[in-house]
This record gives sequence, structure tokens and C-alpha cells, in this order.
Amino acid sequence: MTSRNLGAGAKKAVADESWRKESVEDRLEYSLVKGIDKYAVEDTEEARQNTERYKRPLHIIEGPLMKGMSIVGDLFGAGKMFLPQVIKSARVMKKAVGHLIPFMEKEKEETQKATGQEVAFNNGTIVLATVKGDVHDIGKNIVGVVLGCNNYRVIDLGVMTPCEKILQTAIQEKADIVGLSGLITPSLDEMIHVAKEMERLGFSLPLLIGGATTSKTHTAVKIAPCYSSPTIHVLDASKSVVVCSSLIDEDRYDDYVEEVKEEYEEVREDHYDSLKDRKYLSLSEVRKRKFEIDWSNFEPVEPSFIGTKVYEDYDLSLLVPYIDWKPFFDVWQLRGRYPNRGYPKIFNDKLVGEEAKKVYDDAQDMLKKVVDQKLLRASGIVGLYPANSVGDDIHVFSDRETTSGGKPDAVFYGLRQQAEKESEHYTCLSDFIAPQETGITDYVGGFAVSAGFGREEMCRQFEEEMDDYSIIMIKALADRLAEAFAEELHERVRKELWGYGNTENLEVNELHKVNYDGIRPAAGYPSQPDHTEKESMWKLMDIESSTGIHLTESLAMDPAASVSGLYFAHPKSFYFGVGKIAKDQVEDYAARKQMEVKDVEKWLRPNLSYDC
Ligand code: B12
Repeated sequence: MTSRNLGAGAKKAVADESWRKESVEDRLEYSLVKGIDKYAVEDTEEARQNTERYKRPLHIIEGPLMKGMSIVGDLFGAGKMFLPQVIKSARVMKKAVGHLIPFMEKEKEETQKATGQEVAFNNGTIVLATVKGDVHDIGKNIVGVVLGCNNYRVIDLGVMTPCEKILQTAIQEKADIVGLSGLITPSLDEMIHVAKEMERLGFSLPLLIGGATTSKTHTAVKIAPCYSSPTIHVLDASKSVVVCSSLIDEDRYDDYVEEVKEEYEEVREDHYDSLKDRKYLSLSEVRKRKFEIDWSNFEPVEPSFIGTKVYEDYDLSLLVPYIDWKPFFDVWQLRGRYPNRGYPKIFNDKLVGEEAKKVYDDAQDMLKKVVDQKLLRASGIVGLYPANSVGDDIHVFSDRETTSGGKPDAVFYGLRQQAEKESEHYTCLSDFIAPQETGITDYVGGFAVSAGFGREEMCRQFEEEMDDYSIIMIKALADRLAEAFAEELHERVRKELWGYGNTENLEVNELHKVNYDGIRPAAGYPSQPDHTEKESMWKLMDIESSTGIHLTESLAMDPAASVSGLYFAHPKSFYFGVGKIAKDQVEDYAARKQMEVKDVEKWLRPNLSYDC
């Protein structure tokens, strides 16, 4: 496999080459602004040879390269350039700087020998890491690239990084800032741990917090109080440059840190006030007000098999039509404005339409290669079982005979809404399964899919080529394929494997709008925020050995491009959010799951209505 012909957008060099006649400075600037990496090394070397103008290799970075990147930065800041273009510009910058690094290292050694003084080549050093137990890194990668373009030295420790490694690296590399990333809620606790360790070990470096599961409130309420130096939540990549430059600039540091401190104090006050305002019903009360389904005339459809069916090396071409492209554009921070928000209408958007089309075309090119050359592999599993609800839990059986009061083969535990609200129902997933006392044998399903096998090999190849654009592209596509797999398999389940929707005939866009009967809630999503439920699924369906999808200590699925969940068939089932729950439910849940209350509190911390 040669990544030369795999790299996204690589073949789209400009047809008009007249700009090659300009000065080397203009050519470098043009390459950076247009994101053309073809001549990056050649032109940088030409500039380096001109030792009269550029006495040190660093002067080429500080001169033409940074000039080009600051134009990129200004255009990005002004909303005239978009993330995919910035990442392509960064690819040019990385190749140019990569060519200069050996010369700068040599110079650094010589200067250090001669003067005994350290030489800095950049705005500052930032150590980035996805925390222990978490496998997601698209967001962190984007931040790394954007900071790199702004001449920060970025040391990216990758995913599943233990606290000790992060802190050791920060010391060894004389970092100016530490940045943590996480996608799933268990990572929030790991971030608190890192903050506590930084405090214990006497660190004073600013700590940045980012990733889909993080928030300003969580950072202000839970992480910042553990560490006496600045701890700042960063919403997205574009904000990361402003935050880092305010922290690195000695003149701005004090004011900026003071401002954040005051803001976080207010966030904490608001948070604690809002906790006081909210009311919760007791668990026994909400159980009385469960979501009622009339089971008297209900005849569940019997699945075509009981147990599991494994799909190895699933045909990727079957998945492509099921891709939901909207989240793909979110990754690239391309948002169309009403009425052009969704796909394909985004292409009509005046502001982002053209760029959206370009990144989409690059995605199609890469997707074609991935499918034709089988560069990614997809595996999945479906499990279908007799089941009954027993209170808030779902008892699952391996055969029909054992449903009537027998010992279940697995129990899926449920959480019930408790925050007072206008609607009369306080829902729990178990409400969608026939209760044991009805005597009806109902069914529940489970699934796990991944399209991430082979992704790391591709990324390593792109890394060698210093091609961050293609790294982000392949990760985004693997995630899209994983979700498409979940969508396609769910349809297959409804139409054939379980068969309760065998007359269904919906277009893919209707599937994305959930216009079919039944739901597939995932452990970690709002209907069941407890990630530990995945352990029961993995055991019942033997998921790891059947598919190769492994659970980390934080219960993230590895490979990252994986999705899992349960299937509910009842036409009245719907998605909902459990929201915050009170201590009586936490204690009851812990007793049912035979877990310690403090462990339940750890896994469900973002859902607790109380502080602990
Ligand atoms: C797309 C998506 C996925 C993709 C993967 C996404 C990825 N980034 O790798 C797929 C489909 C694989 C997926 C799977 C799952 N997901 Co998901 N997913 C999302 C979704 C819809 C968007 C996330 C995303 O990609 N955003 C775009 C990227 C570019 O943004 P980002 O990662 O946030 O990064 C930006 C900033 O956060 C910031 N940033 C990030 N890191 C850092 C670090 C520093 C230092 C700084 C300064 C800034 C910074 O800058 C970045 C660029 O701007 C969110 C919901 C949402 N709207 O956020 C849920 C969400 C993240 N998923 C969630 C869950 C639960 C899951 C699953 C566990 C579900 C399941 N059981 O199958 C799995 C877990 C997968 C696994 N391997 O374990 C939850 C997580 C919260 C929780 N309860 O744990 C969310 C929030 C949905 C929800 N509302 O419940 N998911």
C-alpha cells in the first residue's frame, strides 16, 4: 500500500502552475494558503540554500512560513477559510518544518555546546493526550494540528495515556501547557485524577481540558478545584490558539488567568444554585408513574434465531449508502445555515458550501480506495434473546423455556427518570419490555459493530507522510462506517433477523430520522448513561472473542470506530434522557447490581443530582 495514492486530496494539485515562476517566498506562501504540499520540501530547501538571506533555518520558519500561516490564521479567524483548508495548510507547514528540523537540531547542539544556553524555536511546548481508558483522538488531533500551525511544539502522546506518562513527559520536555482530551464520561474522572496528581507533585503548568464529554461546568466544578494552577476548558480547536497564546504571553497571563478564575467562580455558583432549584421524586413514586404500555393484546414477534450471529469482514460497500454525512461535516467544523444545514443541502450554503463539497469529494476518493482495497475491516455481532422486565431491570434468557421465573442468563439494569417535570411519565428502558407478571415471552436484542480494524495501520502510513489531513479523514470515515454498520444491521434485524419490521420500506434518510419501529439505545447514551452495562453485554454475547472489539478499563471500545447497544422492538419505545438521579435510586441500583454505592457514583457522576 502506498499512501501516495491514498492521501485525501493529494491528487488535486492546481492545473495552473504559473505561480511557480514567483520568488521562493511567494511560492511558499502560495503553497501554504492553497494547501499544496507538492513543492513544500523543494521550496524550503531552496530557501535554506540562500544562507545570505536566511542565516539560520529558523529564519525560514519565522519568515515566509509563518507569514503564510498567519495569513491562513487570519482567514480562518475571519471565517473566510475553513478547517479542512487549515489542516491542508498545516500539512504543507509540517513538511516544510520537518525538512528544517534536522538542520535546526544540529544548530541547537552547536550553540548549546558553544554558549551553554538553550535555544527555543517555537511559541511554547504543549503536551497533548487522550486520557487513560479512552481511545478517541480526532478532536485532539485537530487541536494538535491547529496549534502546530501556530508554531507551538506539540507533543502528542496519543490515546489511552496513563497519568504518569503525561506528567513525566511534561517534565522531560519542559512543557508550558498540558492538554487532556476525552470522549466518554469515565474520562472525566481520569481528568480529575490527573489534576490531583499535578497538585500533589507541585506542578504549576496550565491544564487544558477538551473533548466531546467535557464542559466548562464540569471543569469549573470538578477539575479546577483540585489544582491550584490554571485549569481551563477549551470548547474547540479554534479557541485553543487564543487560550494558549494568552497563557504563554507573560504580559497577558495574569489578567487572563484572573478572568478565567472569576468566570469559573460564577459557573460554580450557578451550578450549585441550579442543584438547589431542581426537585426529584422518590424512586418509589417514579416507579408508580412509569411509562405504561398496554400489554393485554400484545403479541411479540419471535426472532428467527435465539443467540448470536457474527458478521466477520462485513462487505463495506453495503455500508456506504447508509452513511449519515451530517456528523462528518461537524468533524470538519462545516456548518451550513438554515435551510442548508443538512446533507446534501450544505453544498448550497453560500459560506461553507464549496469547501464542504471539496472535503466530501476527497472523502469519496478515500472511501473508494478503502472499499476497493479493503483497507478497513468491519466486524459485528447481533444477539437476540427472550426477555422480560422485572421492575427497572430486564432479565434475559438464552432460551424461551426459562423465561417464566427462571434464573436469567443476564440482567440489563435500568435507570429511571427522577427529576420533576410536566410530563406524567418517568421512563426507564425496562418499560418497553413486557413485565414478567404478564406471562408473555418478550424479546430484547444487543449488537456491537466496528469498522475500525486496519485504521491504525493506515494512520501510521499517513504519519510517515506527515499527512494529518488524511489521518483525520480516515478516522472520520471509519466512524461514519461504524455508524452506517449499526444502521444497516439494525434494518436487517427489523426486516429479517428479528423480522418484526418485515414490511418496512424506508429510504436511508428516513432511517436517520428514526422513522421505523423500535430503538437501539447505547450504553453511555442518555437513555442508559451507565457504561458498565457494556460488561454484561460483552459477557452474554461473548463479544470480544467473536468480533475482536475490546473494552478498555474505562469501558471504551477499542477500535475507536465502534458502536454497541440494545434493540427494543416495541412500536411505542422511544429515546429519552434519564437526566439526573437522586441518592435513593443510586443506592437501589447499586444493591441490584451488587456494586458499591461509591462505584456507582463514580460511573454515574455526571448524572448525580447531588454532590459527592
Ligand atoms: C461522532 C460521535 C461518535 C463517533 C466517534 C467520534 C470521535 N470523535 O471519535 C462514534 C460513532 C464511533 C461514537 C461512538 C460512541 N459514542 Co459517541 N458521539 C459522537 C458525537 C455525535 C460527536 C463527537 C465528535 O466527533 N465531534 C467532532 C470532534 C471533532 O469534536 P471533539 O472530539 O469534541 O473535539 C473538539 C473539541 O472537543 C476540542 N477538543 C477535543 N480534545 C481536546 C483536547 C484539548 C487539550 C483541547 C484544548 C481541546 C480539545 O477540540 C476539538 C476540535 O474542535 C457525540 C455527541 C456530540 N455532539 O458531541 C457523541 C458522544 C461523544 N458519544 C457518546 C457515547 C456514549 C458513545 C458510545 C459509548 C456509544 C456506544 N455505546 O456505542 C461510543 C463509544 C465508542 C468507543 N469506541 O468507545 C457520548 C459521550 C458521553 C458519555 N455519556 O459517555 C456523546 C457525548 C453522545 C451523548 N450525548 O451521550 N461516537
